[in-house]
Amino acid sequence: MSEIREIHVPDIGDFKDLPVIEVLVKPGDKVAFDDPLLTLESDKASMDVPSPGAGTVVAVTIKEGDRVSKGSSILTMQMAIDEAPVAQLPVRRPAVADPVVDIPPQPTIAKAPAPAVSISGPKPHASPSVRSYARKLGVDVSRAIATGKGGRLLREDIERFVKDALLRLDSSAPRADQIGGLNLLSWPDIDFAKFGTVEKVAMSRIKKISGANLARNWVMIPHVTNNEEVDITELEAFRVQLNQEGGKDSIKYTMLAFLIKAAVATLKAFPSFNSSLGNEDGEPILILKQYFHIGFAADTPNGLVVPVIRDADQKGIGQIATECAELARKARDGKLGPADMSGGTFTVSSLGGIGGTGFTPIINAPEVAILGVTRAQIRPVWDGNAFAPRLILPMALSWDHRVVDGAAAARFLQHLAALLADFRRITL
Ligand code: CAO
Repeated sequence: MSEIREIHVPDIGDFKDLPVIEVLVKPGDKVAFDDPLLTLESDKASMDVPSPGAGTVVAVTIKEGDRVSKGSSILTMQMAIDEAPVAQLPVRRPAVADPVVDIPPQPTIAKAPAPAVSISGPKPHASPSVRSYARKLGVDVSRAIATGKGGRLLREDIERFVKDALLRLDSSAPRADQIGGLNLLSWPDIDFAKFGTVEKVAMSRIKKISGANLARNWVMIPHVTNNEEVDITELEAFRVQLNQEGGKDSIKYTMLAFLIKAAVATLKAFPSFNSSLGNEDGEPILILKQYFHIGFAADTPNGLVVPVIRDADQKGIGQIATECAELARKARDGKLGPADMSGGTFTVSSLGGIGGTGFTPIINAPEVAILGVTRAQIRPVWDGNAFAPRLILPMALSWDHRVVDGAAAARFLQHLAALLADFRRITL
């Protein structure tokens, strides 16, 4: 015997009007007790609403973007009469949530023990179909690295986990600590608490994902970094003048937007810097891209992200500046979607607003080069007769030595510097 029951949002603590960022089930889906039904997001963390019982989804009454509070109707479910929903099953925070967020109090549960709400070893965030796929392959979901939106485990994450496990089993394949036959020492496992008080803080999802990518890129790409200094006195004066003129659109012209525009012009002149390494029939090839999607590094409270300005070659500096500001805001609010961060062909990393005299940017693979800039400073420059105060911008270009070489990189930087020193050249 079964009947259709309406499922509601359980007690979510002090939160109200939370946006639904993902609906994880659709009519016809079979769900088990505790399977996540939808994900809500507060300004601090995202959380799953788990199913209070087993059954089949009949109709979903909310959609992404809707706002819900305790008691809002979510869906109707065909449930066995003896599968009466467990009242007030608490929401569950994904594995990647900010560790300092307060967890809503766990209400008393009449029928079954509530799923654990814990910081140290929480269950990962995954839809019922991904969980069942993982079960089929014998994958322990808590060991796979989630790369989906809001810390969600994707089917691809399960596949990557299986692939990696198979690779490790293959004794002929290099282990992670033996890449390239380096036969490195394993990472020291030290109990730091022996030496003094410590605090353990969970890594944000962004840090976990970007850390893994940066480590791979640093180890697998033969990086070289060339440095250059460019006199941007005239460009900065022009930028300041544009901003003082204002105008109805009140665009804030930023140095980053000029750098992106100049980088595009330079990439057009040096196409191999706008490429990726590929493989066809077992032979390495170079994939030259005819489009110019430029990523820029954005620092956020949760870590580094790289939103992408699409078709930057077809956009004016005002539009690039506006889009950068919008994307940087989205990045800080944790609202960037995968489409905002994919397809980049070259990256600009500007630390100019913060400081520094130089750094080595890590290539954002599968791109083959990245430009880093630090703080421009007034310096005395000999003009042939006297020292003149000039604004000098330090630039660093890291490039993949499998694709380009030092001479090409030096020419690339020279070209870029010439454009920045006299921006009229961009029209040539
Ligand atoms: N030299 C000197 N000053 C600079 C400068 C430079 N190269 N670039 C920017 N500035 C100044 C601007 O003039 C502005 O000053 P005012 O506030 O007085 O007008 C201020 O810095 C802020 O500049 P901005 O509004 O143009 O912003 P930005 O380009 O500095 O920053 C962004 C935008 C998204 C790049 C930045 O927020 C950011 O996230 N930077 C960090 C990137 C990063 O982490 N890179 C490292 C990656 S490797 O870990």
